[in-house]
Amino acid sequence: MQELRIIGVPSDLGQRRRGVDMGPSAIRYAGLSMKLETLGYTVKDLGNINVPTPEMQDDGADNRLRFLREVTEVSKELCSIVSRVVDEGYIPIILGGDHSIAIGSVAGMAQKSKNYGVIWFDAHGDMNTPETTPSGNIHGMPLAISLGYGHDDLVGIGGVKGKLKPENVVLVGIRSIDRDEATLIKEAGVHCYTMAEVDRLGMAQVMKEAIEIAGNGTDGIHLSLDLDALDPMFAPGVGTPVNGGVTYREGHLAMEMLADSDKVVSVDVVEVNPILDTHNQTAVMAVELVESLFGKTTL
Ligand code: 4U7
Ligand code: MN
Ligand code: MN
Ligand code: MN
Repeated sequence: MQELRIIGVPSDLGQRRRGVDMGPSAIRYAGLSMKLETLGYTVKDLGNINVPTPEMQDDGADNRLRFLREVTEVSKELCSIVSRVVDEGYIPIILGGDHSIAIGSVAGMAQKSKNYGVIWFDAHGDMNTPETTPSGNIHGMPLAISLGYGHDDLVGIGGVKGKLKPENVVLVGIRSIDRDEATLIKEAGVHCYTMAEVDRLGMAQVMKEAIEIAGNGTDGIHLSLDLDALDPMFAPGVGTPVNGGVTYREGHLAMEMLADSDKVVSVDVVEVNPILDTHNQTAVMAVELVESLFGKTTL
């Protein structure tokens, strides 16, 4: 059984709602390590990486790319830690923080191989660029950046531009895309399963196809799990909730199918904001999903 390494990235630099920086604490408080150990894994928590406090910074020069400099620094740091963890043969579980942290985690994985597939579980496409962003928030851009679209400082992290092959990238749970973001999703050639497709095909079929696409000829699958993929009924503690999301069981089914595939090599767990939550239920949901992802079953 592979060993797991937890890395906390308490960043809220990628969006405007304070509190998502407390995501790693909330997820740890919900018992992540202990629950994974119960499943038989050896788990080591590497603690949090250092992230600047937004109030201390000048959010900047560029309102198309808020906190560009700080996000770049955090991403570089995370990139090197993730790449070290993977080199040592461990599975990294990266706790956000907002979704901008995936810039660093995908860059870190790409140090090992540019041949990983990605399943991006999210309400949003995260495919904005400085030209298309309606908010200037970098958490709406990490998938585009990982594919090579966006500001050079971010796209260039880890030395390689374009860290993923679009034909092995799949979005699941999508229900909020900005108009110009849609154009790039189509042009880039990533696969996209909207909630309408989850409704029509069922989550089992969607995940069967998603695992085929992300696993086809790749060295494994990176799961980027944005808790806002879930319906706000089950995950209210997120900064950008959107109605009509993935249900409790659909979420678990997706994770169980990924566990059965035996292809997952790394995971981001992002956008948990305990300030917007009630009784830490979104962090608990996150931990339960990760348990299913690592093989928890009923019998
Ligand atoms: B998340 C948004 F405009 N598209 O770019 C944007 F709707 O990581 C939201 O998926 C992005 O939570 C949400 O700001 C980013 C907006
Ligand atoms: Mn996201
Ligand atoms: Mn999202
Ligand atoms: Mn969000």
